[in-house]
Amino acid sequence: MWIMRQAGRYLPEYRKLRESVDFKTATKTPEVAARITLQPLERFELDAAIIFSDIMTPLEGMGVKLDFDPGPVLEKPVRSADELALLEPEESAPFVLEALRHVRAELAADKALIGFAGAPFTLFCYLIQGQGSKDFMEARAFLRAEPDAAGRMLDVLGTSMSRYLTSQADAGADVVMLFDSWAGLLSPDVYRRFVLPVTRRVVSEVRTATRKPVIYFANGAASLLPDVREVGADVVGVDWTVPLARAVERLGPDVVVQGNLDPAALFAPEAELEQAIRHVIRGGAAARAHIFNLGHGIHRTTDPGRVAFLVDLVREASTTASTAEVGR
Ligand code: 1CP
Repeated sequence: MWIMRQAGRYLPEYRKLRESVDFKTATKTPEVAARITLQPLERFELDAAIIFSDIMTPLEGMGVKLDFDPGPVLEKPVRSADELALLEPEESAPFVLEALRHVRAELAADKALIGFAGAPFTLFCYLIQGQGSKDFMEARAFLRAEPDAAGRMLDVLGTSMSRYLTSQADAGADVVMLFDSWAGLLSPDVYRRFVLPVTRRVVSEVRTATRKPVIYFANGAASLLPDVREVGADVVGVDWTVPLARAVERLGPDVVVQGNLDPAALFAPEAELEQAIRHVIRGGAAARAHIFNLGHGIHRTTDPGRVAFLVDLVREASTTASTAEVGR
């Protein structure tokens, strides 16, 4: 088990460190990024560390000017593939690779290190829109209005992220993850036409080059699960809006699932939180394997005490997961 956004603002030690260093500097200073990456593992018995960085971080090295406030804000939107320099990861984000080497050297051998990148479509959303949005209307309109230009941008992003994830694996990541945070905004036909082919290519290139497992998380994609399955990832991340057992039915028994406790459940009274956690564990039992996680990032106002409760309960329940009590 691990927790999406496990290194971040709900942890007092992260907030303390951030008093003296801004977000961008933290991601670009390998020693600092490594320290932040390890913070949650010093507190909780998690099985994996995820490198402290951002999906937009490698794009800066590709020529995109941006700041974080707190989400990414671009100096100006990027609307063509020509504006994106296709660099080697050693040139576009060498500090991330360095941070991974630091963490792998410090991390216990039985803990996994997760590298990650933004999936092509989610990066495309921020590039076209220039910042976060509820519906990324401009990005979705661009797909329809300029399908060729959009396709070329997605392809460049795919090539770039495929190289980036491969370098992360070479630098010590044991598993790599693609975050498609905005895939759920798309209808299945648009997803299949623009997003599925490039995403499938990234997954297959990375797996062929690294022989390491790839996790694909498409947020809000309950209605896209059959299409998401075709991406071919080893592990499919599932958000909290679909019962995990139903997601497993739709994905098939061969898929490893990751998820999917509602991050808001961490604000429920303990007894209810416990029920919700056990429901997720039961839901994952039919899958080939289940990596317990939240259904999306942990909220910054979450009480770390609740996270400790969650981690302890999942540990205890998984050691008895094959018994009738928490089995099916
Ligand atoms: O002030 C701060 O602390 C900055 C907040 C913050 C943090 C802690 C941002 C800005 N990024 C991060 C780190 C981060 N981003 C991680 C760290 C590793 C971990 O999980 O512990 C990861 C995996 C990401 C990935 C990321 N960034 C995603 C994909 C995952 C998701 O949550 O859907 C997305 C969409 C972003 C963009 C982004 N960066 C930051 C924010 C606040 C956002 C969201 C902006 C928006 O609302 O659109």
